[in-house]
Amino acid sequence: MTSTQIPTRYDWSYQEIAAYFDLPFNDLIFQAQSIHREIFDPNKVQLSTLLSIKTGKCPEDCAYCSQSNRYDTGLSYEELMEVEAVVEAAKEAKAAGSERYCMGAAWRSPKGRDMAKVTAMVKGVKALGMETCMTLGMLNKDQANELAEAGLDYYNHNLDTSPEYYKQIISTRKYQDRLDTLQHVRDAGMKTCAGGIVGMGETRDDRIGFLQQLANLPAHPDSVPINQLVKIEGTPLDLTLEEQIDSFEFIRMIAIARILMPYSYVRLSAGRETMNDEMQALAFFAGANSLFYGDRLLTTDNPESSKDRQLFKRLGINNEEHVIDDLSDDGLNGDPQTQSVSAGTSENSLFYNAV
Ligand code: SAM
Ligand code: DTB
Ligand code: SF4
Repeated sequence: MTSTQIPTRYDWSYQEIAAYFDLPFNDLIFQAQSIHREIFDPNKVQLSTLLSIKTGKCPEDCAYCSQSNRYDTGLSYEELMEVEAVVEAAKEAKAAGSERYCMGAAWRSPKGRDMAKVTAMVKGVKALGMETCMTLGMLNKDQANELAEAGLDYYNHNLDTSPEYYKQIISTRKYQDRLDTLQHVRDAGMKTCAGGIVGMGETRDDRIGFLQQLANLPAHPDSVPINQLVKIEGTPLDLTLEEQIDSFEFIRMIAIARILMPYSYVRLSAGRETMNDEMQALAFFAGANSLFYGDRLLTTDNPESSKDRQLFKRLGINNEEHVIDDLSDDGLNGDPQTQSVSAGTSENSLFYNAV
């Protein structure tokens, strides 16, 4: 078990973050790994499984997304799932070793009529002993409170990119709308999951601006998903983008997220299908300690669970086992200038036991 005191800062400047990007790769990774192992067990990853509970026909125009009704991506529409089917799917994820179930809906924001069903999903999945996460679009105060009362642990709402580049990616909701939703989630007492996408044709300046926004939020997101764009045929980004982001630039993003938000779980998220094992190992070394586990993301493929288990075994990585009630006061949330954290030590027989 490791325990330490590392300051949590909310005043990162553009220049400071740019200086990290300019470091020689090895120096950056070394710094990130040093901070990482002061706070977390470096051989543990947190596993979340995704399910799309309502798919397609989204009124928003996110230029990367398979689910927007503006683009012809060939995706089949699926209305909001029944509660029992969601709980059954969560059971399978739990049996495969997943700790958190993340339910996503292609909505601009939930409608009043949907709330009873989604809160029942939260209760049903929690009753299995799993952590719950939802991503349903923008929330107002009342909706955030209703989800919190149902027991929702995490709410995912991404900033996606820098405020400047954002305008080129989405026009139907403002950056400020996203910051407001995150505020409602925090006010309701839920944990926040907020990150974004790299490889959308943004510049390094945009990557710096994006990380600066995340790191200077009133409280660091408890979970920071870093997605590599999954190119979807028919979306504007598929038509305009030629090059994939450089692998080392992607690893730099992970490392700098780890340094700026030392107590957050940094999630190696979408895009793993195109990453080889070595790249993923480097991401873990740079401080990623969470991932989406299970054969599907929302509408696209993710590496098969058995393949991931093999990778964990080769790397001596274990998954984290959380007792849900213990998470409420583990020091990962909130905004004290310094926080004390103990990383978990429990083992799970599904994975390699390095000890
Ligand atoms: N509709 C809700 C919303 O956008 O708030 C929730 C689901 S949405 C699919 C969640 C996040 O997934 C997006 O904010 C984006 O960061 C990520 N995402 C969506 N499509 C992606 C893609 N093709 N590649 C990488 N990340 C993607
Ligand atoms: C996040 O940051 N990534 C997840 C989750 N939050 C909801 C979604 C990734 C979606 C990838 C494309 C797809 O499968 O549709
Ligand atoms: Fe809709 Fe979310 Fe896709 Fe944007 S990212 S189009 S809001 S499902």
